[in-house]
Order: sequence, then structure tokens, then C-alpha cells
Amino acid sequence: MDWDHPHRTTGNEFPAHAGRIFAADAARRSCGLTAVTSSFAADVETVALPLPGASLRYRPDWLPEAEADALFAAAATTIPWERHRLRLFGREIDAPRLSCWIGDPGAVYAYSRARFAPRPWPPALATLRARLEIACAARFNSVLANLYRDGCDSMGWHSDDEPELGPEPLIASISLGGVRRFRLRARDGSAQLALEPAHGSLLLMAGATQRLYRHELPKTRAAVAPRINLTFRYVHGARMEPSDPACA
Ligand SMILES: [Mn+2]
Repeated sequence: MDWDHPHRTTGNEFPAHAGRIFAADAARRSCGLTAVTSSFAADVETVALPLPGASLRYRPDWLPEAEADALFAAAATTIPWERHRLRLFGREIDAPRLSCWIGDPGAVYAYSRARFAPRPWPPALATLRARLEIACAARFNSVLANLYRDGCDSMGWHSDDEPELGPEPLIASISLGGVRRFRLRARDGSAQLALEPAHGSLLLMAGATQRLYRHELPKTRAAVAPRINLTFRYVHGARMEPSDPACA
């Protein structure tokens, strides 16, 4: 596919607030695209990424550099990073990254046959959530944080298509720190896209993106700084656990 001639995505799967066309040179440089006209939520200017049937929007400089630096430092030090165990081909393995599932009480998330009760919100992430909810005119009750320490850390091909996220989840992805390649590929192999999300960038995935595409963060032999990725989600059917003291 010729990325210089982007497909126009059909419809507007995002909240229907008027937005402005965003065609920053930085966005063109960072992903080699021409901006596509589309509206978006309340106060976020984004460029649509051309992937047939998907709804992808990107803003390379959503956070100013100083804020992105501060957020990286806060996330690195206040998130209780852990190494998740995953089931793969019938075996339990250590995930090749550090992770933490953070959310409101009851926002339980299950993936790769593992179940994660949410950790409480560190202040910096609570603030970021509130800001994203305004920018996206949407609610988020949880965030999956991933820390890719070096080029050996990675995420394999998958979709964020767990039933509790609903059929057309809106996922707001903030990238901080080292720049890594992020790839999307159609399940039927018909299209793909590679992006190198900038420090402080916002990538929004919505509509049929998860249903039609998988995504990955491949390993790299290049020397790369640690990268933190914060993917805000809304888990449906969130409920208080019987063991949750707040229910007692
Ligand atoms: Mn994902």
C-alpha cells in the first residue's frame, strides 16, 4: 500500500464533537503520512492514520516535552511494576516486559488466561486520566501500563478484543521514553502500518480497529531507551469484588 495516498476512513466512530483538521509537519514526518480530514473529540487535534476499516488517530506532541519527561519519571517510580505470567502454547512464561494493571475498584481484566485485579491509581495517572477523558469526551476506568526496559522487551501480535472491553473499544495510548516501532496488521493480511510513536504522543484506536487488526511491538537490536506505554480503557461490567473492603 502507498502510504502517501491514505484511504479516508468511513464514518466517525469517535465522539461527534467538532474538531479541527490537524496536519502538523511533525505528524507527517513521524509517520510519513498526509493528514486526512476528520473531526474528533472536544479539544484534541489528531491526524487520522490510513488503515482500511480501522479508526486510528495520532497526535505526536500531545504532551509537551517537559510534561512527558515528568510523567515518565512519575510512572517509572510510582507504578508497582510486576512481571506478568502468561499462558502461551500451553506453557506459563514470563512476559517479556514489566506491566501493571491499574483501575477503579472492580475493573477486573482478564487476558492470556490470566486475571488481574486493579491496582489503585498513582496520582500522576489519575490526573492524566481526567485530562484524557476531557480530550476524548469518553470515560476510562483502567489503564494497562507496560515498561519495555530495552530492545529485548516486546509485545507479540494480539488484539485488545477481550469481551469486557466491548465490541468497539476506544483505547487511548500514551507513549513515553524511548521510541519503538509499533505495527498493525490486518487479520486477513490485506493491510499493515508501522508507526514510531513519539515521546508524549497520543494514539487512539477505536471502531473496528481491534476486530480487523492485530498489533505488536517487536524486539529490536538497536540501542533504545526504556519505553513506557499507558493504554487507557473502559472495562464494562466492572463490579465490586466480594473481597473488596469497599463492599463490606
Ligand atoms: Mn494491545
